[in-house]
Amino acid sequence: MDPLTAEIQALKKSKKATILAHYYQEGEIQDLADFSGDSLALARAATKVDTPIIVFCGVHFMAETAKILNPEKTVLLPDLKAGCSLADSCPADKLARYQEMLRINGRKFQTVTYINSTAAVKALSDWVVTSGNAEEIVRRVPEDHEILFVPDRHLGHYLQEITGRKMIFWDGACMVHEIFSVGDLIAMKKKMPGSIVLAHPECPANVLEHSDFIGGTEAMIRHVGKFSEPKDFLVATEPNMMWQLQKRHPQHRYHGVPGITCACNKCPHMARNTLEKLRDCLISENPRVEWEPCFDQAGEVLRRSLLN
Ligand code: CIZ
Repeated sequence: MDPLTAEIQALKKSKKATILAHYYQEGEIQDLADFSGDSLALARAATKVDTPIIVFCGVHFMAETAKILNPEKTVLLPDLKAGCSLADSCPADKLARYQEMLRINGRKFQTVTYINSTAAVKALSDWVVTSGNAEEIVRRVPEDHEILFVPDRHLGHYLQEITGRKMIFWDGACMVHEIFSVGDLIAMKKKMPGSIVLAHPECPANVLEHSDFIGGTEAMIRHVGKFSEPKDFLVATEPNMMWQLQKRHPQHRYHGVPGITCACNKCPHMARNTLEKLRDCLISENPRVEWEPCFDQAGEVLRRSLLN
């Protein structure tokens, strides 16, 4: 074990901390974590942690969710600037004005919000969904209500297509999933006949059209697990996901679909968390997520949506 990893392991023990990591973190961080998962699994895992400190290796809204669901715990995020382009696209004051305008116009709707959003936005919502439970929750919205889906328009369009529920969309998108190159994807499929394309529903429709399987990260792992013979999988999501796929199902080969502007589509926010920052936050017990007044209401929505 290298000295930095050993130091983190020792600190984790002496500080009584549990490390949670998202699948989009570097493999070396996922390797150190007590639990890796998608947002849904991590939110549920956070409620079962029995140590006083949670170190959340992910982005800000994920750590915030862990704090909201566990007010008594100290929740650390190695880099407080690890944000999310989707969360940034939907400021709470703008959403509140839009909801008001819809109400004034007599629209009867419920707001279904992707977990990639701030606590203030969650507090304005009826439901919070993740890629893992979105379809199930959308089907729970009463038929006589329209759905205002925020902030990811691509996930919203995909859900509208599979559920047949009419939606009003917010104009947000994930900076990582929006820029996969369809041209490169088609070329890869030609070069690798028999390959299987896995795409995240945050991708635009022109990528989903060329995919064999559409699903969040947990669903991707389950799908890949159905193939026992070695296959080539072309993966259209954050590339660190391939580390987890390789670990769980090493018999296959995984190829990242390139982006239009760079070779890899790595999420720059997730990449802010490093082993050094993980060590430092354990030492200083900072930066941490502080309680905010909107967390009470956001917590009600989160518990109703994710824990029931
Ligand atoms: O739900 C999540 O954790 C995200 C952001 C992606 C996925 O599908 O896991």
